Amino acid sequence: MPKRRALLPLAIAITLVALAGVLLWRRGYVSEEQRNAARELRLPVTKNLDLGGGVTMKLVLIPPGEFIMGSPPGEGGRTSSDEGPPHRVRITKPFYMGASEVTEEQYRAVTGKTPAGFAGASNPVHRISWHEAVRFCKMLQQEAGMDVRLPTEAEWEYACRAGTGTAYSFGSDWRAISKYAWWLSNSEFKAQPVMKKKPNPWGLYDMHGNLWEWCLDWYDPAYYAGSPLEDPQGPSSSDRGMRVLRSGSWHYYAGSCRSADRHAGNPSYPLDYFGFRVVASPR
Ligand SMILES: [Ca+2]
Repeated sequence: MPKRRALLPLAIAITLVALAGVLLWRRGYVSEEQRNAARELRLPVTKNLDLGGGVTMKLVLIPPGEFIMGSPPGEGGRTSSDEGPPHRVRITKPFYMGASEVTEEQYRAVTGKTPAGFAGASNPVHRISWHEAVRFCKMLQQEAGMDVRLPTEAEWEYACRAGTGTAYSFGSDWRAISKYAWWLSNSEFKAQPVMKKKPNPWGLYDMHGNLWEWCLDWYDPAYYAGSPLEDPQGPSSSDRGMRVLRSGSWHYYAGSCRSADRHAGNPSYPLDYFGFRVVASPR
């Protein structure tokens, strides 16, 4: 009997820890900063869009704020001057961002089409052109009742950094990357199902690696020298007609998966390592 009495507090403690775990799992990974912003703005901190057929898309609230966009010349892994100069950027309005890259089942639910190179329901939709990604956003807009589009390059980096100023949202040491990203050394040379690695501090998955992600902006390597402070929308055109991609991907080195790394692609070319995620704002 005395033994049983001694076990009781332990049983209660285990139950409490388990309950806390379930609660955390149900609420998902979002920061205190996002919860505070949600309270102030009277908006839900996460949204689950119903795409029909039991398919949903999770969005997380990105609070407005300021950050330093770009990287200094000495940052480890930086190979191009297009990431400089580092400059202050202000994101003036809250928005929602997809917690993951758009998956193949989400793409199928919204467009009614099975994407080329289908690899599995929870795999990110790849081999997709910028134009197809934009079309998807327009179609989703009708179902979501919100303005849905690709993120601007500034919104993408702001959300990726999630308040951090280091090369990656998990710090400056690339050797921790496999906990957060699918990249050249751990991807088995293909895109992997979404949300299997750790999220960034704002609950966004695969912001480092897995697939490169299309942004709204035209690509201009010199744009940062004259970027406006508030809500930069990118240049009005691109010399070579290229659009921005961010995030690094499954067949790139860790340095290409840094928060500040920039990439450009022909908007008509769907490649195996190009995908996207959406942003949405209330109307
Ligand atoms: Ca990615």
